[in-house]
Amino acid sequence: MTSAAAHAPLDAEALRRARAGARIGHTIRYFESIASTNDEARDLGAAGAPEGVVVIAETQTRGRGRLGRRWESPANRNLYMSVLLRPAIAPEDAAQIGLMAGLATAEGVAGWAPQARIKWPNDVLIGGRKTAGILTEMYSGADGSIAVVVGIGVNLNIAIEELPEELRDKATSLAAATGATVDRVAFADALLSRLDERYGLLCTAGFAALRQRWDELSCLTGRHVRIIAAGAPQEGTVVGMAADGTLRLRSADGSEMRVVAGDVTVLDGYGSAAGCPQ
Ligand code: BT5
Repeated sequence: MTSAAAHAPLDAEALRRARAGARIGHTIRYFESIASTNDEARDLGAAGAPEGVVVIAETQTRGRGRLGRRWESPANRNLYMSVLLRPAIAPEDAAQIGLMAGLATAEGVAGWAPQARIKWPNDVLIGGRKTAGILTEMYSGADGSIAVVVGIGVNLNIAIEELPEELRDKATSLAAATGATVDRVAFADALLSRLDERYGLLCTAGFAALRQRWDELSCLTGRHVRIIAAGAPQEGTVVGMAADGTLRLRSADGSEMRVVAGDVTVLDGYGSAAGCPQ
């Protein structure tokens, strides 16, 4: 594929054909430019759209990460996508949807780069560099039902030098890591299939059914970390994922803590074998 073809618009019709009749992706809303695909999916959800609607944009003018951080979204290179879900789960278990999406995304990326790993809670890394991020947002209806928007950003064909300078040593793309241009329709289809399968398993068997696979792909298992969450920073060695989707952390005195969400720093050096960042 030439580089001009590599940066052609995504063939939304081809993706629609590939996803026809699927639970996730039966409807694909495609935009050249949008503020944030998560906002569009939220609005569609509020207007009554069914589960499985997918919003994709070539570029986002206000792409968001967690805690209001920015998600770099240059046009025609990558994948910026949000999926509307209507899971029958308790609101307090909604974090499991984000973890499930992180697993599905890591597995999707691994189809192109087998060395892909998850960094809890749901970044996907290749060689310790961030390749994908996930923003899960939950909305409650007046009837007590919940809608969850899973926003997934994956760097596919962006060159490292096209990223802002401060990200060039922390981020990568599939093309930069593998040397091959990624067919964005094939990638989006594979990722949505994986998401469909993993979501189905979560709904029928609970997070416990995903836990082992999550631990296998996690670059943090066994690492000494510091986690900044809502309260005081917590430090310890990552034991693995609990059946309810909380992270098990063993502190120096041997006691075990459970962490729901937060930002992780790895304290025990560069884990190239595990694909973890510093
Ligand atoms: C995330 O937040 O990683 C969630 C990103 C979710 C983006 C998707 S795109 C489709 C949907 N629509 C949206 O508006 N959002 C979702 P967080 O863990 O807070 O990480 C944000 C940090 O990642 C930033 O502060 C940067 O350091 C870094 N970053 C920003 N853009 C990046 C990129 N394109 N590639 C790698 N790292 C990036």
